[in-house]
Amino acid sequence: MEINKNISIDAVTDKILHIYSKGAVQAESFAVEAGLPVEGTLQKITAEGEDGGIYATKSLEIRMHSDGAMDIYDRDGRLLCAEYTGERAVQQDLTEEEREQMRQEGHAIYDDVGNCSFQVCKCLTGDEVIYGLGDKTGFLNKKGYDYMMWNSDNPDPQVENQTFRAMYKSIPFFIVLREECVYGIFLDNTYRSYFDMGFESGEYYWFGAEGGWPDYYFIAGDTIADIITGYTSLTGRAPLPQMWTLGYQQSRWSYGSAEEVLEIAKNFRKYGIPCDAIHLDIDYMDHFKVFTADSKAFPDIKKLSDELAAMGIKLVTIIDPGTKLEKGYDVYDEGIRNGYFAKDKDGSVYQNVVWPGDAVFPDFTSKKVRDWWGGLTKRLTEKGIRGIWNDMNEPASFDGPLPDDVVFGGDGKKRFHKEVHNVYGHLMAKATYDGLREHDGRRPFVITRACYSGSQKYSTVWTGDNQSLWAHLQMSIPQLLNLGMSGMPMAGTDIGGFGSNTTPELLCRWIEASCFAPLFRNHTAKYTKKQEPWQFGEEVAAINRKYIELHYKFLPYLYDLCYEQTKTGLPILRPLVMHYQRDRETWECNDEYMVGSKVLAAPVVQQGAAARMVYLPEGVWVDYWTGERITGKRYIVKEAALDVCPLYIKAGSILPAYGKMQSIEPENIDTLILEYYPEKKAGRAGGVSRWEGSSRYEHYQDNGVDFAYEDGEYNLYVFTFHAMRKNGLQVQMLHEGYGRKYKNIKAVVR
Ligand code: MIG
Repeated sequence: MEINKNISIDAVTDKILHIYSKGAVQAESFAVEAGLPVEGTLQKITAEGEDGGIYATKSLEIRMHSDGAMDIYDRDGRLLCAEYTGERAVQQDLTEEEREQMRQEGHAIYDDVGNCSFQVCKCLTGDEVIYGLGDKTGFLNKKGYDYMMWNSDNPDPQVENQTFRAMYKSIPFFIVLREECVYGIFLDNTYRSYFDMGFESGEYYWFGAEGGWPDYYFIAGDTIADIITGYTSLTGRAPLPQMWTLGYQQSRWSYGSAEEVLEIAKNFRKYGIPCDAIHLDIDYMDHFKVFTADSKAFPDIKKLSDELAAMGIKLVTIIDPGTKLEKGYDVYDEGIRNGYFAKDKDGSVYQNVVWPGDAVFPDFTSKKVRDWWGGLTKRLTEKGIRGIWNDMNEPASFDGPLPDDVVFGGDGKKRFHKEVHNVYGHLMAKATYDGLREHDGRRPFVITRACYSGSQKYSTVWTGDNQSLWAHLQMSIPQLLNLGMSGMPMAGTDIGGFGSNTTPELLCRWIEASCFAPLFRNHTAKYTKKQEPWQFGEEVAAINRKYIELHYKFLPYLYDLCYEQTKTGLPILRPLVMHYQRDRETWECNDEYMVGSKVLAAPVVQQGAAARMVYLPEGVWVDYWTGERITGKRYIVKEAALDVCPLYIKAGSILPAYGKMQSIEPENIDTLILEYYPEKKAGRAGGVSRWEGSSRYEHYQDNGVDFAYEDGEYNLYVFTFHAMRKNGLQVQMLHEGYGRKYKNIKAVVR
């Protein structure tokens, strides 16, 4: 609905407003791909001057001022979000001379103050916290910091430092939480954009971009969960993964030969440590030519993947976008012949330098190119490769950044680099996903480093080059939680840390802190110490085994959360505030997280610590290790020796579990165990504790591999368990469509 000459507003639903300027109408969204329903109704209620007036949906009221500013209220008259129209507090910038001096002494300074073609400025009230914004470093609460969305390959240590405001991913979505309300804003703009969340001034926050139009969504709801569900109703949700992809994965830059890879695999089995995948980093290629393999080090990838498969281990390969410029290399030749690469402004093929040396960049904005690239994945799947890891797709380049005016011709729709930079990784992941889906038929396993809003439909993500630093372990928690709140649930960090050398203690604490991560991979860089679980002696190996086994034990819980996520968009790993929003104490809890709604993890992330403070929200919590029942809404001190990751189960929960395994083979899983964690002891009889209470749990099961579930081939169980009854477990089927059922379903009281 056109509000005035500048602004239109559509009610996507009664709680989601699409606010955009006229120019945005022609722009095609890379994130909102399914087409927008306009299901809500927006009505003008009163007129107020020429441009102003009050508009309303069933849930929201928009008061337009005549200058175009708008304030959004709920229908109870509560002000949710007011436009800021006062003076801006822009700080005096440095002179060019001062900048030069700073640079000479090696200081990083902001050169990128942002030349925005528009800025939207909203009021802060003072009592809010702000979440989201994808993979940005620092804390859960983004208020007071400013960020840039410009996918960047910057491996320097990154903590809450303002200097590193841009990271690998651009997810221009955030959630504002106040005592009395919560809302989200998604700026669907792919240009270099800025999110100043109260850095410039505590009075307001602003966002803007260097190109395109104001085009954003205002998402209202009662809870953070509502906002995430709303956001993912626009940008999509992660599809169900192949079950094995939730398993432990081992990587290193790089395992240098087929023998070395086999050796690694055998060691996992020798040490009895579960493992589902080994990754081949760039050195497996022939001179870094994508879709090739080095004939000396990896003479027969098919044979290697078969040998690994016999041990239950899958092979995943890295694929970068930068394609080696070399006549006679068929991928290059084919791309040149068909005009598949991005062009310089003079019309020649644009080149830069990446791992293969001189390289060219596929134009993934073109469907033809995406189909071609997707087809190339066949070369890998035919050799038994089971997943593709996309790196360097910001795109990164060694010989300076790609200029803003590099041309991406699309399929006849010409765009410049400055417009598509932030979706380059997204489109590469989409090409890879679509190719795998078409040529392999199994649920594609893609990992990408760069992405944009909506990439969750195609790919998992890892957080890129962290370092083996305690600060980075600490940061991994809010980083994964904010990714989850930004619609990107299938995420993980490099366990043990990528850059620099890990220590035995750090590796132990990292595997503990990651033990429920949906992407569960240990990875490290060239020239760093070996970092596989057994490299530091038996104690460290045992701690790795313990937490990797724990991860596998609760695999059915993780898989159920993946299923739930497909329906609601809610992440697997959640900040405490998602379930205890009314409890102010949870709002900035950076070192604990929930796994779904039933498990609370409070990993030790301080060097040398043998105990930590844990905040338990309201209710009764069961210490997973000791069985102790603890009443929450308070802090406790938990002793946590090196092999203890404090874990608490919400009393009254049922958790589904599998028996021990070395790798995930859904077709061999016959037993499901339901662990019931009651709140109360009913008494003792014959020296045995008797527990009371009952609980209900919904469980999803399918073949864990392909898309047959889309045709109804899945089972949905409802388990009800009464602790006091003999044979207290009842099993009901809500949906019965998958033939292989469990042979045993057992309930145990914990
Ligand atoms: O310029 O492929 O983030 O995981 O091991 C470094 C080599 C390129 C960066 C990735 C990292 C990977 C490495 N890559």
